[in-house]
Amino acid sequence: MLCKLIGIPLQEGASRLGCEMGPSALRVAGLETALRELGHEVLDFGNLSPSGVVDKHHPNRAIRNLGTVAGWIDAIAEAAYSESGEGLPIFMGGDHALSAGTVAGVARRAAEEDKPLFVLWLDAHSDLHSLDSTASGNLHGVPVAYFTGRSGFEGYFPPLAFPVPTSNLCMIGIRSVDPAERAVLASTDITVFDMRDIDEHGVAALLRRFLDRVSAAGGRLHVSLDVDFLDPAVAPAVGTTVPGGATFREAHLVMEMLHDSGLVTSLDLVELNPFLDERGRTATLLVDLTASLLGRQVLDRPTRSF
Ligand code: HAR
Ligand code: MN
Ligand code: MN
Ligand code: MN
Repeated sequence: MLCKLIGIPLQEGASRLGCEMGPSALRVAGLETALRELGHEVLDFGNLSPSGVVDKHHPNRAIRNLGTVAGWIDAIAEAAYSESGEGLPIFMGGDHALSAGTVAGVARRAAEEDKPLFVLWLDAHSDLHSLDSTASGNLHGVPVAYFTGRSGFEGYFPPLAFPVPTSNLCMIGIRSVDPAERAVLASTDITVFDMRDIDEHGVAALLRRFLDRVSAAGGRLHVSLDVDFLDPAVAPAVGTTVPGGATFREAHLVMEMLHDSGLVTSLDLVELNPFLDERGRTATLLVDLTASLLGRQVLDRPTRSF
C-alpha cells in the first residue's frame, strides 16, 4: 500500500495553541518508519499551508479565526481530492476543523468514482455545531455539520459540492455533546454509539455492524481519529480531555478490525497537542494505532472479511 503523509499544522480551530506541532510530533514519533516496517511504501508530502485569508465576520461574535480556518479548509479540500486518487492519504493534524476539508475533498473523489462515501468518526465529541450554535466559537466543533451539508456555512466556509449523507456517518466514543448537537443527533439518522454502548456491547460488535454496511454498499471509508476518543489516562496530549474514553486495547481493536476489513481509503489523525504530551507517549500511541490500521499484529491470523 502507498501511504501518503500530509501534514496539516492547523491550530486556529482549537482554543489552546499547540496542534500546529502535531505533524512534527507524528514524524518524530516515527510514523514513516513504522509503516515502512510493515512493508508499505511511504511518501511524506510535507505540510500544507492555507489559501489566502479573507477576513470574515459572522453575526455569532464568539467565533474565532473564521477567515483563517476557511482558508485552511479550502486548501485541505483541494489536497484531499488530489491525493485520494491512489494510495492511502494520512492527514496529520492539526485540530479537527481540518476534517471539514479532508472529508469535502474525499467526498468529491468518491462522487467522481461513483461510490458512496462513509465516515467513521472516533471522538469524544460530535463536532456538530453550526456557526450559529457554537457557544465556544472554536471551529473544531463544527466540521461534521459542514460536511453533512447543514445550513449556515454558505458564504463563510468554501461551497460544498458533495455533502456526506447523514446515514453514512457513524460516531463511536461520544461522551461530550452540547444541547444544540444533541438536538441534531436526535433529528437525523447519524449512527451514534456513545461510551455506554461500548460498555454494554463491546466496540467490536458496534464497528462490525457499520463495516458490514460500508462493504455491502461498496463504499469508500474515511476514518477520522480524534485523540480525545481515547481515555486521557493513555492519551493526555489533547486540549479537550474528557474522562471515560476508549481504552488502549479498544482503540487498537478498532484499528485492527479496520485493517482486516480492507475498506479504509483515507485517515485523519487530529487534535494531537504535543505541548501537552508526556515524553511523546500520545504521539507514539497514534503511530502505533496507525500501524495497527496498516496491518501490524501480534500473531499472524487469516484476514477475515466483515
Ligand atoms: N462542543 C464543544 C465546543 O463546541 C467542544 C468541541 C471540542 N471539539 C474537539 N474536537 N475537541 O472533537 O466547544
Ligand atoms: Mn473532534
Ligand atoms: Mn474531540
Ligand atoms: Mn461540541
